[in-house]
Amino acid sequence: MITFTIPASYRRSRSLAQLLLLFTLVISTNPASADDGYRLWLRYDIIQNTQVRTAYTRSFSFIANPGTSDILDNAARELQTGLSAMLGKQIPIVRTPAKNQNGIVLTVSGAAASGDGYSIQRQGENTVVAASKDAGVLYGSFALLRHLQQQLPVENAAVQSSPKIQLRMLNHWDNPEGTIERGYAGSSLWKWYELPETVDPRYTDYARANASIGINGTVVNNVNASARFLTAEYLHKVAALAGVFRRYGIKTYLSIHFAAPKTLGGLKTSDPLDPEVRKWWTDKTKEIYSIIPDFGGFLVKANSEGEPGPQDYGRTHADGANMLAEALAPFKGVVIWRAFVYKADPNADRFKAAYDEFASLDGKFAKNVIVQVKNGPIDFQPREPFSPLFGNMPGTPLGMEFQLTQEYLGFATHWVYEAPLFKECLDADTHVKGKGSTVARIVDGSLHNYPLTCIAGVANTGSDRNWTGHPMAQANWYAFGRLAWDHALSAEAIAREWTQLTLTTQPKPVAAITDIMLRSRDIYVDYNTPLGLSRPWTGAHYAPEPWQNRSSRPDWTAIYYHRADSLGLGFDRTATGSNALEQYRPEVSRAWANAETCPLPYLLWFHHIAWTKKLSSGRTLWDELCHRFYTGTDSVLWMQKQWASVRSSVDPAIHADVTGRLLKQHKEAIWWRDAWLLYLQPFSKQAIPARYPQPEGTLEEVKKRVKVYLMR
Ligand code: BDP
Repeated sequence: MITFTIPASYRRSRSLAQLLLLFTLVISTNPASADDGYRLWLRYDIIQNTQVRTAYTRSFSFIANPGTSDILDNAARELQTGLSAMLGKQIPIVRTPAKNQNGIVLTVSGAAASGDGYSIQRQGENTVVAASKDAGVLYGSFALLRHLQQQLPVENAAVQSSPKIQLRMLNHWDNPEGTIERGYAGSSLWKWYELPETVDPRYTDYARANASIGINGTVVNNVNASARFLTAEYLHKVAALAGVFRRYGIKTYLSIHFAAPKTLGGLKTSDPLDPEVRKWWTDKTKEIYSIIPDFGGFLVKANSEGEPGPQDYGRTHADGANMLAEALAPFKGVVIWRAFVYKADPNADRFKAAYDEFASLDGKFAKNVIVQVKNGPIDFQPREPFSPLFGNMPGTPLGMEFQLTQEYLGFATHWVYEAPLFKECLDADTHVKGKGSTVARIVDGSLHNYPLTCIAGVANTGSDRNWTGHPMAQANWYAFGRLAWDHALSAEAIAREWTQLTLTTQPKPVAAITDIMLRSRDIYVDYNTPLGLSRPWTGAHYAPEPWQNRSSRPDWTAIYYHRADSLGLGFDRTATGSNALEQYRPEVSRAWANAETCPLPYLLWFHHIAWTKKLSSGRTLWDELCHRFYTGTDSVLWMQKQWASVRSSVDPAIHADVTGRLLKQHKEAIWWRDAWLLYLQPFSKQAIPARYPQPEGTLEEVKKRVKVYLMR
């Protein structure tokens, strides 16, 4: 396997840069060589098309970097690495543009673009990348490289672009001992035991990848946070990471343990209104900034799933958040307070919990607090309606939390491109200020004039050589960053772009792969949780267990969610049930409250439907379920076929890897299909239509298999 990481110190040396170039030339001209996926979408393979290569060679004979910051140096170096590799010729970095030659000129100037934005312009024969901040020049440089990697004409490179959201972050759910909560790509990237003395060069490649898609913040530890991260020992480790990230315009944040004043500080309480507790946080925050001067702030999971919080002392979420906000304000740090809460109330509907706890607190949070809301009201399900909190807190900046790691989307085995899921939520219309009040316009601050805006993706990265376990899951990281920058981009455009950068530039295979990506999420939903079923019960979050009915709390069972009985299936959230629908505007709830007009993908989210009820598709509920489970499963065979058709255009190692995962995916789709249908059949009292192959085994056999799967 070919290794690409060369320590940063060596990368600067000319001889090694040349070696790297040679290396790149050798492997990229040899189609049989194996690609381990490490380079992500920053492959910079040599351009085979000689016409394009000649045109680029004529246009880019130098990179002028007049700046003196680490960020600008990294921008210039990235252009140099990328161009030299793509052109097969070392491109020099110079201080001032060479006369009578064409090149790239990096410029920082106030008027260039707003915020983190950039412009790329053709001035004479030069290509000028300009921004008002150094980070903007870095983003512009990556944008230019993206353009060239797609082999588009230099003349068309001109663009002006600014991000719509200010804080574009990854949330890592990484633990101090190196495990990752819900991580499926190896262990943590952060080698806590080696830090701060040893700084793995991979941290630089992580930062490069993020900067290339505009991500400018990272929370390095789990929201179920260990107080250990607030010790001086760990703060110095975090500072070493921050030292790498800052050179790519990325700020570092920490998840905090709300009870740290007690557990770490030895105080008697962690009550946010207690003066000693407040002083503890103020002192701790000062200490953090003395070690990490540009520290971003705190992410907080409080009074959620057993984590401590202000409610332990009869205080509100706002009391807790504002205490931390006060400590951070002098340093311009922010508090990102999560709205993922639900109580163990047997009569409550978990769907309503976040709204019930947070909506009444609107306007009560300090200026530097963002409330971070998961896209749906429950928990990162394969398909959920948007959270009703969006639109209902006009006086409090709401941030978006998406999950890139595929906790409910088949881990690193199933191929699910998530951009359609992100878009479905971002494009949803809340109607709070009339038609067009989309979730995206709430998150980007334009609808309610939020002073702070934030979007976060729960990271899917780990120590696996290819970063994300499933090679195609890299696209979810990529798509998140691109949408965080510009939520108006389409899922299709991003899929095409990612494929061209990562897999192949040949038009036919690009179209075939894009097609798989765009359909993959619906296919997964069909064999996993069709028609608005959900499955956030405890356990593996992987194996099917619709029969699971025992737990310490009702909302940690499967039957709580699907409510299958002899009459029908689904959770009645209309006025005759939990009435969760009243949390939405009438324009939204009206369409969903009527079982006749409710879109089929959301049907069982809101209705308990009789087994024999005829749906808008013309099939009965039972028939529609069978139809979805079987077509979803069969569609994985279609994915396999499509993927097989691109074999000659994709790196053989990556192709083989994905082929194997697709074989497993099909087996597991059958597993899901059979488990659900065998379990639901006795309730429906109907047979699986004879036109379908009958389940492979009995319900008892499937249950046994799941039991074995869940064994420790
Ligand atoms: C759930 C995960 C759990 C997380 C929790 C959260 O199963 O591991 O801690 O979300 O977001 O989806 O806090």
